[in-house]
Amino acid sequence: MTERIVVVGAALFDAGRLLAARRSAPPELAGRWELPGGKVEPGESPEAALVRELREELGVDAEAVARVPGEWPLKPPYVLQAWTARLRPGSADPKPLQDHDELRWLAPDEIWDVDWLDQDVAAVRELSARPGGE
Ligand code: 9L3
Ligand code: MG
Repeated sequence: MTERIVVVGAALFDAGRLLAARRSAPPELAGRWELPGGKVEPGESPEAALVRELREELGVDAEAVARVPGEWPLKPPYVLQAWTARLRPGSADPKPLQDHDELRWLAPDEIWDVDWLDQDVAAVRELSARPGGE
């Protein structure tokens, strides 16, 4: 049987705001918002996958900060884990380079203004239960 495969989602914070990314693909997910990220590759740590995915998808130089407690099932064999993350000094600003067509920095009172993917709702809820969120 295939092991479960972890998909990492990055709760990227900057100046107290959370980055949300609107998916442009695949069609069934297009228009919904997510914590950007993707699949951990064989032999790769989740933190390294997060840094790689944010570089590929957003063109930023980021680092993982802390694991958000919990794990949420996606389409088998995938499960979603989330990490808080921040931009490293000198990083470019995020741009939607692939898989996204819009980005938003959400202030704490705007967290629920976007239509998050179902599994991301659970992750964001966990995140917003933590004071400071970062
Ligand atoms: N997924 C859900 N929430 C997220 C991420 C990054 C991914 N925050 C789901 C969407 C896809 C699968 O995981 O079905 C793999 O993600 P990707 O590699 O297409 O980003
Ligand atoms: Mg992705």
